[in-house]
Amino acid sequence: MNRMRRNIFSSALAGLGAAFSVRAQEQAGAPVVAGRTGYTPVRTLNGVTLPYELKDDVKEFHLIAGEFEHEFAPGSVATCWGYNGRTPGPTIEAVEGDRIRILVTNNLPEHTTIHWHGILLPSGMDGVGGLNQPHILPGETFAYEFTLRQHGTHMYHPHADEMLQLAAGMMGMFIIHPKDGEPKPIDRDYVMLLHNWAMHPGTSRPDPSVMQDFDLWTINSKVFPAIEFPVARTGERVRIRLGNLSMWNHPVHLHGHQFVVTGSDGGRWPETLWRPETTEIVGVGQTRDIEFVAIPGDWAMHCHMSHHTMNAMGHEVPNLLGSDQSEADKKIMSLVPGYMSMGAKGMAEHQDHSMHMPGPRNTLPMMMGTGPFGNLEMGGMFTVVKIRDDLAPGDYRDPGWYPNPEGTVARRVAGPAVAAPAVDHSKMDHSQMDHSQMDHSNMDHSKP
Ligand SMILES: [Cu+2]
Repeated sequence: MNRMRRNIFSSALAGLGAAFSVRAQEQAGAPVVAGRTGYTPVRTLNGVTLPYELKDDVKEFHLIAGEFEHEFAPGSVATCWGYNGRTPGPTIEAVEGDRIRILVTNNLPEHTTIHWHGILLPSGMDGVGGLNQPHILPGETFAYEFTLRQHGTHMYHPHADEMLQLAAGMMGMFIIHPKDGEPKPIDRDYVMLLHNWAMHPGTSRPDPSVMQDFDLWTINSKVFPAIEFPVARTGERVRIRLGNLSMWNHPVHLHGHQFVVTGSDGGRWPETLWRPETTEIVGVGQTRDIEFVAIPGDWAMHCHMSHHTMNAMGHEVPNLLGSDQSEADKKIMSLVPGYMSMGAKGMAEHQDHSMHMPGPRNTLPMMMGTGPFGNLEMGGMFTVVKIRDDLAPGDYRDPGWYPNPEGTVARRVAGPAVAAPAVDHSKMDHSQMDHSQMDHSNMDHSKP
């Protein structure tokens, strides 16, 4: 066997091995021990990692831009645009030094391109339609090919009719692992892409003209409680890679930990630049990596802009806090079935109402989700990081709610044993309510 043939043979074998191990990882869903020879594959909650085929030492990926139905949470489905039938598109994952080829097929009704956000590459591969390349017309497939000269948390999105195409959901994450492994091995590596959507109540297509008043705030295009819970075992090193392609900045807050901000699309920062925080702003167009050693419990993780942890709500409403609206409500409800005014005592009562009062078609209630102690009164960019002592490595299943050790839960020490009802239902006229469109399957009948 001559030298050239031997090289081809061994690289083909290596290719087979790499492709096989990636597939094996996908099937097992198990983490690979981090270090100089490998990396812990990222996990895109509610999403997938894009498979590749190794062709002559080039990792070849295929993204297909198109239109499809996407569910933000049960009860809200929209016609969105994205890649391979999903938003965000599949996460691209590779290693510094890799040669990659990404085939992009356009099944949209208009032209598009893909910009590889933050990635060092030849100018002609940068994906700005009209500047770096001709647009990819409907039905065409373009090839992008370059060598990865960096590592870090990156994103991809169109640079053609951007305002509309991003608003419709076209975006994804692009993770490049360092070729020399991690200084501190990562046990779980999560990917979260933040976005916002203008899904006007009763409609089913995101409105691209909206600049500020968005209705849905999403992590990987899902709202709480439809977002999969990030889980970890006590003591594991967890990284969460946050990207923001929405139109707002998001101060992301994690409870119960001081995390360290360790990187961005500038790569993994030198340790001297790491800083401890509990809230980190992920600006529009930015990425941030946060890392922490897992502490047992159920820990809220959410954007700290309060309106970003709510679903669709009216923002142009008069403030009626402190006023009794029951008589006015009764009159309006006779004209507009399902009408609900802003709460007199607060807004928390809205979640109770959403159980039995339907809103407009295809519109989520403002607040959703129940925990072990009652309503969570959240929606949007909120999730719970669940950390348990007994979670097996690579087990990503929801472990349920945290069994708090005895004596470690805040308790009532004075006041009525049963909280006063938030709302006097006796004055409400339910006769006008339309029950025909209500889904009763999820109703909690255990409470009066
Ligand atoms: Cu936010």
